[in-house]
Amino acid sequence: MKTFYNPHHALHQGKLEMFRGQLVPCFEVPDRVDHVLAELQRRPIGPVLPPQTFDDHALTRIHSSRYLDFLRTAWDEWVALDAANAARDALPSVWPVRTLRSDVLPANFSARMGLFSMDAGTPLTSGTWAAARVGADCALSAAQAVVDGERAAFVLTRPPGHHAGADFFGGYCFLNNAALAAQHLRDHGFERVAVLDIDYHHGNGTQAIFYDRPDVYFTSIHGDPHTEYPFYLGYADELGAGAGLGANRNFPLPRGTGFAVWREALAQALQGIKAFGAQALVVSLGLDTFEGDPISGFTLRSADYLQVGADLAAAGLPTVLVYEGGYAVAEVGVNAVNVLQGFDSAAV
Ligand code: OKP
Ligand code: ZN
Repeated sequence: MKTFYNPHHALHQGKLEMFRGQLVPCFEVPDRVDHVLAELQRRPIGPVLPPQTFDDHALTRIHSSRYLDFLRTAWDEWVALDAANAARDALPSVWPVRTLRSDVLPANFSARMGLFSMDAGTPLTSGTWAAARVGADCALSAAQAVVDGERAAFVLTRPPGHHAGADFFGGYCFLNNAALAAQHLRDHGFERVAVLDIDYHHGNGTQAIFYDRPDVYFTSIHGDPHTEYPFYLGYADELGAGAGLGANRNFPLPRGTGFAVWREALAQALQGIKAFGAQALVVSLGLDTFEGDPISGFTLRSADYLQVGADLAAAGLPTVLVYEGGYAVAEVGVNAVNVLQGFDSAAV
């Protein structure tokens, strides 16, 4: 299958994230993509291509204009506060929780950082917008390839996307690549689209974006949010709302879950996608379900990812696979390409 690779991903390079009361080095590093690219060159599964350029209209199908305006200018505003800020990343520290207003757009930069974010673990850097914007182009390019008749396409980019909502960043994510791909498929002939999120962390942003829509089914297998990030969404009783009721399904699993149980959840998620009548599939492909992942709690092994790819292909749908998490940097290339190879070997 074709890979759409973001050549500018390393422009986003966070230094520190807030973790248990301390600033610690970021887990979400450029090596995560570099290792997948290197493995794709060792074990070619198809061409690695730069993205086409899409205009901002495609972004406004998913994200609010005031959020996009904020992201575009945030770094310059951060540096305008204090020239010394050029040497440090921006992190939010105050949020409009319940009883506070999120309809007013404050002039204060810190206040806007909080309005448009969900955690202090997601540094905004000088190159964040440039990297995320080209990542969105990669997602749209992969969706367009599927529109043009490809069986599947892979989006190789970072920062990831599935925690980003219509108007907020968080969980290392800024633009929701999977949602952009799903919407592009909807806008180009696919009437019913499914998003399957197999990252270790619940894709709260993607779920929220499509929660009240009957045309995009969202289903996710992830660490139980009672104990795992993003904590405040991803429970089994979230079934969709309004016209979207029945088009959302979550499979939270306990820390320590291994491949046999995980794969049974995958079978159920794919069954839901089939019952929905999806015509195309977007996979939020996190590799942080791996046993060696430093911030996650499932125990999948490298060889299991070949089977994951084969199971995804067996759904028989035109498929966009979007790279999300995966922090065991030394193994993430093998694990990601195992999914793609497993998919290609089983795809008809
Ligand atoms: C992103 B993806 C906050 C620490 C929480 C966030 C994990 C984000 C995972 N200070 N870490 O789903 O792989
Ligand atoms: Zn994750």
